[in-house]
Amino acid sequence: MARNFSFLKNRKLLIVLAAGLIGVLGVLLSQVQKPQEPISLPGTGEDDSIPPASSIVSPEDRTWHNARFSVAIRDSDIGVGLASFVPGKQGCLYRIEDFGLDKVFGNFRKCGTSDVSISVGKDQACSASYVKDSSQGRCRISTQAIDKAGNTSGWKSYLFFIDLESPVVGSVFVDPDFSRGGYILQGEVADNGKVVSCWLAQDSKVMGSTVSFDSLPCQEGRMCSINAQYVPEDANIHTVRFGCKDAAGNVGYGEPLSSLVFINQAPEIELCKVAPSQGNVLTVFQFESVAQDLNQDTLSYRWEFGDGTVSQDQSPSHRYTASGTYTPKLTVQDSAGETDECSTAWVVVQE
Ligand SMILES: [Ca+2]
Ligand SMILES: [Ca+2]
Ligand SMILES: [Ca+2]
Repeated sequence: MARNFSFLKNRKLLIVLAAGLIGVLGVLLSQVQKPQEPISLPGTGEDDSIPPASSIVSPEDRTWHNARFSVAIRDSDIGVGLASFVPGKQGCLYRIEDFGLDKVFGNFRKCGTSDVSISVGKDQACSASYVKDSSQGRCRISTQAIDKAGNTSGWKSYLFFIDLESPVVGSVFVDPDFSRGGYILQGEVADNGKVVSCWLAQDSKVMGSTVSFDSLPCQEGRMCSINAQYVPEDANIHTVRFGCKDAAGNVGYGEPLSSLVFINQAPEIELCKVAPSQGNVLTVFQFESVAQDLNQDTLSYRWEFGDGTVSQDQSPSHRYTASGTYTPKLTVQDSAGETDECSTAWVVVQE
């Protein structure tokens, strides 16, 4: 009996506890559910608490521009979908900020995948008052997606640099200490924005020369030097000048230099002789040579006496150790590696 009583007592307790629990849950649920009641939206009446996403696909952030260009924007949404487009009234949003003009342009645009075209140029949305010497500007494009439930992605922004001026390129100077067979050409470049490449043009053709300029990238108006190794292909007179391009695509050329192209001339032997041309093993034969080089190159000499011995002197003397008839030969070489050759009369050595 005691056990039954206990059971009945416990059952009553359980019922009381369950009733209380349901009551508490009911109060809690009513409080939790209140803010989650479907937002009443005109035309939809659908529940959606997930914000959409918006991103700028191209061009890349912090790129340079000098003309009209498109910005590709992509939006996506999970839930009731993106807002319908009503020009000037609803859709997604874009905003263009011109930091030069200190102005903001913007409007509704179609949600989803869309292109926003930005005009860059004087008196355009993103040109500011970019006059010479200060023609570099900044412009920011921002985007925001909105879904039908009114959720937004928040603003997403990319910064763009505007540059309307071409690089200023100096004249070509020829380094007097040029190496044989080619020129070392020098110049200078400066740009309001950022120079990204330079090249050497011969007449109107870009040369395959090795061109370098210091401080890559050359930017913010700094004067940077250009160097080029230039090996002309022929001995004609050519016009050479440097060209450079900035990050926005503006191209500038320097003043051309009209120059007689350097072509190495081979050395020329004017005289090579030996005296006497006959003798014996006691005879000292005196060799003599005269050579010249139009480029004033330093010349090297190599006499082969015909008996297997050689001399690097310009005018050596030599004694043969065996009788016979020898054919001495002289080779003269300039610093570019070009040569000239000459043979003297035979040398006859008697017993
Ligand atoms: Ca959504
Ligand atoms: Ca520029
Ligand atoms: Ca020479």
